[in-house]
Amino acid sequence: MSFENYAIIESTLREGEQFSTATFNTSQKIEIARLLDAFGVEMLEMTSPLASPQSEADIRAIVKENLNLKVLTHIRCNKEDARRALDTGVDGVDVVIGTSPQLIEHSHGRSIPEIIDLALDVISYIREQAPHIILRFSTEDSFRSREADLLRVYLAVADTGLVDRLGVADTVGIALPSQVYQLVSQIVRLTQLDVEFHGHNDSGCAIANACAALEAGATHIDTTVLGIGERNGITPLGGLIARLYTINRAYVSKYNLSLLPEIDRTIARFCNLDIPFNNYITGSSAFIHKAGIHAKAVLADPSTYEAINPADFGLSREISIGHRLTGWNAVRNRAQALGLNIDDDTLRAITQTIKQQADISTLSMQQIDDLLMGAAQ
Ligand code: HCA
Ligand code: CU
Repeated sequence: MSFENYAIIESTLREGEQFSTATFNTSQKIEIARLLDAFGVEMLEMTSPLASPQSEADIRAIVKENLNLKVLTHIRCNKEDARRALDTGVDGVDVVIGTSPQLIEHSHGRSIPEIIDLALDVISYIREQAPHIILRFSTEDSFRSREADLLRVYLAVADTGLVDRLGVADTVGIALPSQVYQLVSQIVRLTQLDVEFHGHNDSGCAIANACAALEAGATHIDTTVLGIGERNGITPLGGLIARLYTINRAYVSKYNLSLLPEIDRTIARFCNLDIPFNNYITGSSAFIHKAGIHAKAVLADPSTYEAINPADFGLSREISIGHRLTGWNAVRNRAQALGLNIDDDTLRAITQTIKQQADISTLSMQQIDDLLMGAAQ
């Protein structure tokens, strides 16, 4: 298990740029990179310099920022891409090539032995040119690849002793946590190298799969802010943080958690999105308690119904009062917050009034406050 010792590879500026409404300009990229650096992510992955002239210039601009995080770029497995990547001055290069029958047939047309030859050639070239660069080799569509093919490729690459990290990618978002656990454990055991997991969310397992990868010994997890990426994206940064926090808060204490709301808001704004109401930590309903029984317990001790303390993220909880499920503890708490001295019988009566009125339509906080202030006079 590597919960105590893992790194986030934040790919909002690579995978995230592949999201339908994402096209970040240079100043937006710099703002995102600075925020993620202040949050404390260890690595930032950027679009290949071959994508467009601006993409190349933007890598150079981020490298110049001299941030604490390592700047990586993501390239196809060929020497020309590698040469262009090295030329930008990045700290690391992420090389990827498809190994599934689908990608072999429809993407690059190379057989497994040809993939191995090419991979070794490209990796040796990068290492020769840049002995100290962080070098990762990844197979695309790992979970639809034949296991024997995958292991052959990984072992050949690992045997060179030239790469720092191997990557496993659930490119079409179909892996189960048990499959991720099994494959990652096997790679860790056979190669002893650092392992990165990149998981798409097409069938809703991206966070669970990232967690399974860490349980199996993966050392690096790819995320994007809000989970943006191709189709419906990959493991969201905030979702991974929520997942790890609820296992043990210490697993995320290295990050500046109170920056998460600003990070999510910034990407939502740049992509013309709303933060989903049910988003991990920063969704509008993430810390709203409604039913009377919940409100009572949360008012006594928030941990009764909160696995995550909103204050750790600079947020606060809300007790919803003006609805038919309300309870008198929530009403009393509101009266106290307003500094009103109302006896319990009256508070219970007000609670019944709220329930009756809310059967017709929910009450605003102002309407509740009016009822309470009326009773206090
Ligand atoms: C891509 C595919 C990729 C690569 C992941 C990786 C995927 O868009 O190039 O390099 O590990 O999901 O397979 O994002
Ligand atoms: Cu991807």
